[in-house]
Amino acid sequence: MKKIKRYLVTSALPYANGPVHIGHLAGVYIPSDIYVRYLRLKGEDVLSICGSDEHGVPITIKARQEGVTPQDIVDKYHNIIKNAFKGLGISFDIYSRTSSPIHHKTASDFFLNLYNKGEFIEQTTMQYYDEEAKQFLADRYIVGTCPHCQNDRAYGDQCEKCGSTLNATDLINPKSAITGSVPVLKETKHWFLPLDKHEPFLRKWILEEHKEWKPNVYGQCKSWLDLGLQPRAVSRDLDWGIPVPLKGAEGKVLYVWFDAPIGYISATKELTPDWEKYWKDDETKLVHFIGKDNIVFHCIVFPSMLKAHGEFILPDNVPANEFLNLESDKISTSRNWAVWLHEYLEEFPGKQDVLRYVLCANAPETKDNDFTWKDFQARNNNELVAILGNFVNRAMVLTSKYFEGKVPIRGELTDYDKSCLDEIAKIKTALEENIENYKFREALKEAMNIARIGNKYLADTEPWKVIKENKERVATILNTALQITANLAIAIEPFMPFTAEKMLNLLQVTPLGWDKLGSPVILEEGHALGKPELLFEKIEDNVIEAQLKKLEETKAANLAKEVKAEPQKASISFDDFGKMDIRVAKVIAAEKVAKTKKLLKLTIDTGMDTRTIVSGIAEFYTAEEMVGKQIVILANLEPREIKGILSQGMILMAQDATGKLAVVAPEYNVKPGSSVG
Ligand code: B3M
Ligand code: ZN
Repeated sequence: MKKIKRYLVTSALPYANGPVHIGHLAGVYIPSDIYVRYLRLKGEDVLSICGSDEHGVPITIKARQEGVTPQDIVDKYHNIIKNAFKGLGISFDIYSRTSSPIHHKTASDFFLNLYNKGEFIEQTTMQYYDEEAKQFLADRYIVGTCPHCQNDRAYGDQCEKCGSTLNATDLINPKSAITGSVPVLKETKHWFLPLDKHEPFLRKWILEEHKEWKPNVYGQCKSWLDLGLQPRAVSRDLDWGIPVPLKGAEGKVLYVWFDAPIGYISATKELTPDWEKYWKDDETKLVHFIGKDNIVFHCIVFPSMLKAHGEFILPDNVPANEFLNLESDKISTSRNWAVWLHEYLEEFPGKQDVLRYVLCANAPETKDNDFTWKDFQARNNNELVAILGNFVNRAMVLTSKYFEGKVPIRGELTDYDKSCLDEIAKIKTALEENIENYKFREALKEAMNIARIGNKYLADTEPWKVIKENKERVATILNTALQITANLAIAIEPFMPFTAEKMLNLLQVTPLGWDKLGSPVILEEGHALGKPELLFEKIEDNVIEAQLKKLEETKAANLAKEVKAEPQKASISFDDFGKMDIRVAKVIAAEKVAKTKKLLKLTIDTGMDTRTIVSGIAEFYTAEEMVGKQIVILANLEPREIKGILSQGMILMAQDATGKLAVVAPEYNVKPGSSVG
C-alpha cells in the first residue's frame, strides 16, 4: 500500500448556466464536503478544489436566449453558485472559475504540451455550417425532425422526446437554431485524443488495479472499455472558450470537456504556490467527486490526458453517485423541476443542516433515489428534533437544573455507563471505515447512533427519578450524558457543521479534534456550560404544503408550454366576420351566480345600453375584480337564459392550454361602445 501524505479532493465544476440544485448537492458536493471536513478534523493535509465550468455550448445558447453575452451569463451564475455553496457551509479551499486567465493559460499550455509530443491526431470531418450566420453549428444548434419518433423539435445530439442519441446528420429537415436557415455540410479540421492508444493502459489501471471502485463506476468503465475506445475531438468550432493555441486554428476553441478537468489544476495553482506537491507527488491521494454522467470523462478521458502529459498523478478513486429525483420526477433545469439551493437558503434560514442531513441520509450512493418534501419533514421532525435535538437538550437542561449548568463530578461508573461509552469508541471505527470507503449514508447513521445511545441512556438511568434519593449517582449519569454529547459534537461535524458549532457553544468548548472521538472524558468536572438552547425545530405541515404547491405550479406552467396551439379552424368569408358586432364595454356591477362555481353575473355599459351578461369566469376573477374593468363583447350574440338569467352577449376571453382564462381588453381605456374589428 502506498503511503499517503496529503489529499487533493476535487468536486465536479458546475456549469455556470444555471444555479445549483439538490441533485447536484446529494450527488457531489455534500459527499465531498463530508469527506474533506472529516480529513481536516483528523488533522490531515487536504485541499478541497472546485469552481465554475464556464465554457461549452449550453452557455452560448443561454446567452443568445437572454440577449446577453456568454460572459454575462457566467458572471451571474458563478456568483449565485459560489454564494449558495458558502451559505450551505460547503467548505472548498477555493471556488475558482474556468474563464480566469490562469486557467486559460494552464489549459492552453496543457494542450501545447500534448500537441508538441505528438499525442493528438488531426482529422478533417464534415460539419454543418450556417451560411447566414457564417459559423459552424454545434450539434445543439441544429434542430430538425427525429428519425425515430418524428418529434420536430429534436436537437443535433439528442431527441428529448424519445431519448435517442443522434448525429446531426440523422435529423430530417435540419435547420440552424440561430437563423432558421438550412445548414450546409462543410469541411473542418480538428484535433483528436486517440483514446484507443491508451486503452491497454486504462484496462490494466482500472479493471485490474482499481477493483475497489464503486460497482456503478467500475461497471460503466468496463462497458466503455469493452466496446472499444475511439479517438475523441478535443476542439470545437465555436467563439466561446479557450482558443486552440495554434496557427491556422482561428475560430476554434478547446472542447469544454478538455479544458474543464484541467480547471482542477488551475484552481490549485491559484490557491497555492505549492500546487505541484498536490498534483505531481505519488504520496498525494487524488479523489474526484462527480455525478454519474461525468464518469467517462473522469475515469477515461482525463486520466488519458494526464498520462499523455506524463507529470501528473492519477486519481485514487472516483466515487460517483447516481441521480436524485424530485417527487418521483427527474430533476430538470430546463423544466425548472428542482429545489434550488439559493432559494432553499432564503426560504429556510438557519436550516442548512436539515438539508445537509436529509440529502446525505437519502443520497443516491448505489442507485437513483427520490427526494420528497414529506420525507424532508419526517426526517427533520422524527430524527433531528426527536433524536439528536432531544438528547442534547435533555442533557443540557438536566445539568442546568440539578448542577447549575456545571459538568458534575464523574464518580464511579457502573458497567452500564461504561458499556455505553465503549459503544461510542466502536462507532468511531465504523464511522472512519464508512467515510474512507465513501459510504456516507452509513457513516451518518453511525453518527446518529451516538444520539440514540444517549437517549436510551437517559431513559434507562432516569436521572429525574434518581435525583430524589441519590444526587451523587445523578452527577455520574449527567457527566456521562455530557461526555456523550461532546462525542456527538465531534462525530456530526463533517455532516452538520452548523449544528456541531452550536453544540460546541452549548458546551462552551473550542473545536475538538477527531482523535478525541471515542474518549469517555472530554469535558472536565466543574466546567461551566452555556445556556440550554434547542438545536432543531419542528417543521409544520403548512411549510411543506407551500413547497408542494410551488412544484404543482411548475408542473402546470410546463404543461402549458408543452401543449401546442389548437389547429386553425376552417376559413370564413369577410362577410361572415362583418356580421359580428364586437365592441368595448365596461363592467358596472358584478355578483356571483348563486349555487354555481363558475358563473358571474355582470352588469355592463355597452355605450348603447346597460345589459346583463352571464360569464363562466368566477374561478379566475372575483366579482370585485371585475367591477370597473373594460372588456370586449360580442354584442349581437343571440340572448340566452343561463340559470334563469337572460344573458345578452358574450365576453371575449383568452384561454390557454390548461384552461386558464384571461379577460381581453383594449390596451388603454376607450369609450364604451367603441367597435372592435
Ligand atoms: N460541468 C458537467 C456537469 O456539471 C461538468 C463537470 C465538469 S468537471 C471537470 O455535469
Ligand atoms: Zn425522438
